[in-house]
Amino acid sequence: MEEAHLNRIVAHVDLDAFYVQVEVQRDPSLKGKPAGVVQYNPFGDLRTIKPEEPRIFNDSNGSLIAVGYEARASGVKRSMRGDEARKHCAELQLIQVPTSHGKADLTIYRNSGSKVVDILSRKSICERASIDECYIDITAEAQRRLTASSGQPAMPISPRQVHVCGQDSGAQGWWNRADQDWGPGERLLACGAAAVADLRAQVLAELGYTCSAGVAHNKILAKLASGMHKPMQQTVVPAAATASLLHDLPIPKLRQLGGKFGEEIMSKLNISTVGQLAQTPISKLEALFGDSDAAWLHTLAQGHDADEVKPRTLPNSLSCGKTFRGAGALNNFPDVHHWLGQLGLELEERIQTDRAANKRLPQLLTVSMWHTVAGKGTVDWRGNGSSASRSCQLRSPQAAPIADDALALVKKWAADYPGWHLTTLFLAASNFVAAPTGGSTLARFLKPRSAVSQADADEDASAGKVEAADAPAVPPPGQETSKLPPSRLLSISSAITPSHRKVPKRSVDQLGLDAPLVLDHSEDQLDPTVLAALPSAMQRFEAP
Ligand code: DCP
Repeated sequence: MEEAHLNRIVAHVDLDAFYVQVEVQRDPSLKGKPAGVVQYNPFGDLRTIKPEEPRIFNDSNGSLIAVGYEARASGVKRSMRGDEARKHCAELQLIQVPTSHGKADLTIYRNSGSKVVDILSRKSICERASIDECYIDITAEAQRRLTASSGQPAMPISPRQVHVCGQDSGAQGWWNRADQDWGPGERLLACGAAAVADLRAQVLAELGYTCSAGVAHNKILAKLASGMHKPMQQTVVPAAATASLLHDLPIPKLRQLGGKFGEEIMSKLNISTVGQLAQTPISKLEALFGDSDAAWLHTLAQGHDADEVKPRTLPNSLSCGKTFRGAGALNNFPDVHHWLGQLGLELEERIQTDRAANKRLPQLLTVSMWHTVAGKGTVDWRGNGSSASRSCQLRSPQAAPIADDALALVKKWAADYPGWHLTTLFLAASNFVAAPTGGSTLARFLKPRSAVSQADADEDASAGKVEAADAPAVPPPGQETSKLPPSRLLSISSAITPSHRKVPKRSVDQLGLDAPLVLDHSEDQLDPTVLAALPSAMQRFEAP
């Protein structure tokens, strides 16, 4: 690794059994008990259950979406159904997710995740990556500590929770080395790791949540390491350990190679590990994938990743979705309209909450659909099925116009797909601009754009000009955005999850790809904040 890359310290922080921790915090009687969070019963009577209502249903046969570590010790696993899980652990406590608008309501988890981000942001640049994970750039704090350390980085406060890749004698051995044994960048890394341990302790002290982390010189390695030791632990990746860490790593495990491009690499080169990719001559990569992809792949396989942690604690989009399983797939417009109305209600609430908290308003409405065509089997979330997205101006942040405009987009799309069945509907609001201030401004926002007077427009523009400058041109309601390039060439949000194919940054910005414009995506192409709002089965790329 070049020395310049060693001057940066990045961590990936991931909450442990997150939904379960949130539930235990809300109901301390669950503390120490084996517990899991189950999805609502999609075939039952889906009444609204508020977070504060009793939600422990120990006889539930719902699917587990989060499993606490006490229950994992008894063999309970995510995706098990309640009946099977109880065979492993008779005393298992099952908490059902709150529901509203005919679907799961993730608000309590989302808000808890935000509180964690607030704490992490005190000492780092923080980029929220999903409902329970974020990347932090802790370089400045690490440098401050290094300067104060007189060359001997202090041990993390909880050394037994800290692991160092390639270091058999544990963290103590790595920290307590003789002067001459420290390699380039390692002292800074050690100081960063101690800072991350402090932040984790702070999260525990203030919120009661445990989290795990990976600490490295870049995002890819930090992400790889964060899951190595869980719960309540962290793993440090010195540059010297990178090659052995990647040597046997399956290619799809690398953050950007989890999708179709990873599969293409494995099949075209007849290889399966990152180590093999690293050994592939660059000339061969160039012949198969073109010069720029080859260069990028080559550096990626060596464990380099120049992607910066972007300061972003707010999501780029607000979104919600619902899956319609099997015979429940939607195949007529009244049903689609009904569900767009339900999703619209959730979106409306979230837009209003977000506006109050963050003084911003979205401009773009996107409806995404996963669909089958009659007689052609079911959608496979891995990409064998079909998906489509259509966007238009968000003319009003209210459920009814949202549902109407989204329906217009769906109808336009459906004209080309006779026999369509929708297995998922997903709404997103994105492309935020600063919310106008003043008494009449909400009313003004509610007017169609074309109806805004020049005076109004000028005032709004002054409030939101910075963000607006980066926003793509927004088509009027009901009129879809121009066709995007093929998914292989686009990143849903380069700001969070770079595409496996690097598009020049400018073109990504110009396309406004912060919006969840989903075409034929693969796992690593989805904006994690968008992903986090998807129905749970889709979040994990399982068939609904
Ligand atoms: N989640 C979900 N559906 C899934 C997987 C996860 O709704 N199929 C939710 C519940 C999880 C949360 O997302 O608590 C975070 O997912 P993680 O993959 O980070 O898993 P956990 O935090 O539950 O556990 P771990 O400690 O293994 O990270």
